Amino acid sequence: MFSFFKKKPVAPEAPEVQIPAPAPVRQPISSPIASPIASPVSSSVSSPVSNSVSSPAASDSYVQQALMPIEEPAQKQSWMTRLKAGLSKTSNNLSLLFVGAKIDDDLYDELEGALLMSDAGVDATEYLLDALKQKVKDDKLLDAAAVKTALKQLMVELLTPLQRPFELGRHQPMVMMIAGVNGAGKTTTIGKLAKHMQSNGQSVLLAAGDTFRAAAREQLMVWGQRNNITVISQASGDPAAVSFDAVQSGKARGLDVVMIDTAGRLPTQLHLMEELKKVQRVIGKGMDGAPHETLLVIDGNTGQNALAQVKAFDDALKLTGLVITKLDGTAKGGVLAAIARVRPVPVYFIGIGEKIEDLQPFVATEFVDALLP
Ligand SMILES: Nc1nc2c(ncn2[C@@H]2O[C@H](COP(=O)(O)OP(=O)(O)O)[C@@H](O)[C@H]2O)c(=O)[nH]1
Ligand SMILES: [Mg+2]
Repeated sequence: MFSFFKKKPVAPEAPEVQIPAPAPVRQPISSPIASPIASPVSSSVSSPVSNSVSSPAASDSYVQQALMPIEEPAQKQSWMTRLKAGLSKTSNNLSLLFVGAKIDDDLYDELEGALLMSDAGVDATEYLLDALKQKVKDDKLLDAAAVKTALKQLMVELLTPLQRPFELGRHQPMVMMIAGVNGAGKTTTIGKLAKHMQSNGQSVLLAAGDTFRAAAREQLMVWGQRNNITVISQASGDPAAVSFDAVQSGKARGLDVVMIDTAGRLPTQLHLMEELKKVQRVIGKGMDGAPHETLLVIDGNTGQNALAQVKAFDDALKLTGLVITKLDGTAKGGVLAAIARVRPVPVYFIGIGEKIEDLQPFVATEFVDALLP
């Protein structure tokens, strides 16, 4: 089981685990649906269950033993299955060209086209192709399957530097500022992260720094009320003031995490980028060294423009990490390769849907497995 955050104060229960509690599982054992549940678990131990209905205690302990092992793989698989499905538009283009292919210039041409189509960008595409050709030569690879495996290895090597576990408990409070263009998924990501952090025993405060739209403030307030998370907001509409208040409040209350939402903006809107820099500066006045994390949220469908966003926001704010959302259904999943080559800001999390469990840490091997299944 991989952990959502590093240095979790409450171990080892991870927040994304949504396994039925033992009680409801035990219940059906004595009911008619007992065997359908028990039998798929493991054929080698399923027979004792049908013979050992005598003592409830015995059947209880059996059920726990028998069901525990499938919990982790089942959870893991569901994330991998969803990640694969989400990235299938990207992976289809890449994977299919290896089917029954000969290793020749046509294969490399098609691969080049597929990588460019996936928005890996010219730089990463050239890098991967050159490295692949070299590997094919050095390792004397003879069939397409081996070439595909070699490409997977190269991609893992390329993307692994982007992988970084998100560490909790480094500061109190740990102050995070979240930026990005409109609709990238900033506010929903903050909501998901807040829930994941709560499950890790963290006390969280949110700041409605998107003061541009009253609706944005409302959205966060309502969400906070529903989830029992305090949200700092101000009618005045000064994002720097709201952020400063939130940091002060987080300190005064001794909270673990303060997350500051900001209004969406394009890197070309220079006055808005200046405003964002000011917000970041003012947060630093509220607490030395804050914000400890400045995250950029990117819509995974953005393609090559995502790279322009990373560069511009990084130049303005010195980003500490990225969150790439909406990788479900995109044909442009290759953009991570472009980021890795051109501006390797760590990718803390990737999102493949609207549910809380659809946001997970970025793991290079998982991503590549989904991209080239
Ligand atoms: N399909 C999909 N939708 C997402 C994902 N993340 C966010 N969204 C949706 O994107 C829309 C915009 O999100 P929001 O958080 O309001 O964006 P913001 O303007 O950056 O704050 C909402 O409808 C979200 O539910 C994701 O990973 N997958
Ligand atoms: Mg928002």
